[in-house]
Amino acid sequence: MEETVKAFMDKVIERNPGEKEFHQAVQEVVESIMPYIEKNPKYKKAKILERIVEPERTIMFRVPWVDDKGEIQVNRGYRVEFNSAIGPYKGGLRFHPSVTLSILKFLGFEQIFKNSLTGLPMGGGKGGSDFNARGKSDMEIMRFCQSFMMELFRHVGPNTDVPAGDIGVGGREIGYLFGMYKKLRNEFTGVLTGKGINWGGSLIRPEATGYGAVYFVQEMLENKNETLKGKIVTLSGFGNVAWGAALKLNQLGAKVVTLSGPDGYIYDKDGVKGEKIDYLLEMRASNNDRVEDYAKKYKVPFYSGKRPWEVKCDIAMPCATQNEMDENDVKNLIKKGCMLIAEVSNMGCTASAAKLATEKILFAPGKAVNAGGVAVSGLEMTQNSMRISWTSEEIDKQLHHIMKTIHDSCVKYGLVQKEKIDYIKGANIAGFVKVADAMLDQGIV
Ligand code: 2IT
Repeated sequence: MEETVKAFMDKVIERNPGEKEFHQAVQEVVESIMPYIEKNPKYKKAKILERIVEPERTIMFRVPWVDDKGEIQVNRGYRVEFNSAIGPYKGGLRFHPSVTLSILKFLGFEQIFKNSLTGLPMGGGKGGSDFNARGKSDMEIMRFCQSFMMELFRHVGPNTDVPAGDIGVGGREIGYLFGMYKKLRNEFTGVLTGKGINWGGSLIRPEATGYGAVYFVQEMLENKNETLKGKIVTLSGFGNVAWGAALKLNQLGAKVVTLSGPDGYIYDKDGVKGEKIDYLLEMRASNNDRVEDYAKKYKVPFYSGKRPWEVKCDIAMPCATQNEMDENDVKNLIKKGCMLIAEVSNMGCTASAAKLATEKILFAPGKAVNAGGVAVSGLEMTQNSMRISWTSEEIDKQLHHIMKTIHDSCVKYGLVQKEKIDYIKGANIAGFVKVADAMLDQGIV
């Protein structure tokens, strides 16, 4: 089996030189599903694996804009339309200086399986730009978003490709993008999700990724006759995802003691709760991209240049970005008594970190844990199509049900021995089967 995986990966690496994040994401999925494919030759014969690692379409474009000083700036825009076997391409836009084609291909690839796991009809895609919002004015952000949409509008649409937010793209950016799309097309449609509540957005969408992740953790704990009550939780990040997770963790009786940014992490022994959680939104709106402001405002310790995985906890939830937790971090966490790591960021753990955590404690991968975000995006699309709005209770109920169902799927395909669940394997196979069967049904396209 190892040889088959290696032979396959050698080809992927040769065809996609230098794209190391993409290789990492593919490797993880291929390791999980190769044994399943060997047992089900119909997928092998139809070359499903070879086809699924090739995006259906990749769009790259110039994004020129004028800054406040009147100077011309040039960024690069992307949209990777990876797979549309089970629905329109769906996935976020990331605006961050670290964005490359490799990053967006890894994210788009993950999105195929994640979207499939939600049970909703959404294909996989991802896009973004190397635009850096740090220190930019609101007007600069608007002009950038408008220029980005001036090209993207011809490639997307409510039945074709429906982008949303990701790192650097929140409600404000979605608003500017939507405004330009509407102007260019003269059409008011559900072309983006994460919209404002007065113009087609869905209740609970801002909270959905964090809430969904915590619901998933609840399922993992319940399986071991445990609950969240009284648990100490370390979070990284301070954006939309960490914010939603902190809200729900507090509601369920857990205590959040860390947050982080590119500048370091804060430790709040009394817990990140109440108005302190609201403050995260202010930090995000300031475009400063630093968490030290929290430490100053609430007089708690700040550890410059460090990540929060040195803090003792019961549960660790990386909520920031890819490869933010490595094998050493996992070793340290386990040594200090951590019992569960839930990857909330996409590919938040390195491959060896995820393997070690799966072996030793409870671990679940991003594509299962963070699927609540895109799931509520799917519900936003449904509400837009029906021209109705559901109540927050209704959406929260559906989100909770979806996360439970994803957990069930992980158990179904990931149970390795009595009571031991390999959530990586479970999520990858469950996500794969639905897409692969659709590809079989639709022929060689
Ligand atoms: O990684 C993700 O799933 C997202 N950024 C959300 C995608 C979406 O379409 O809501």
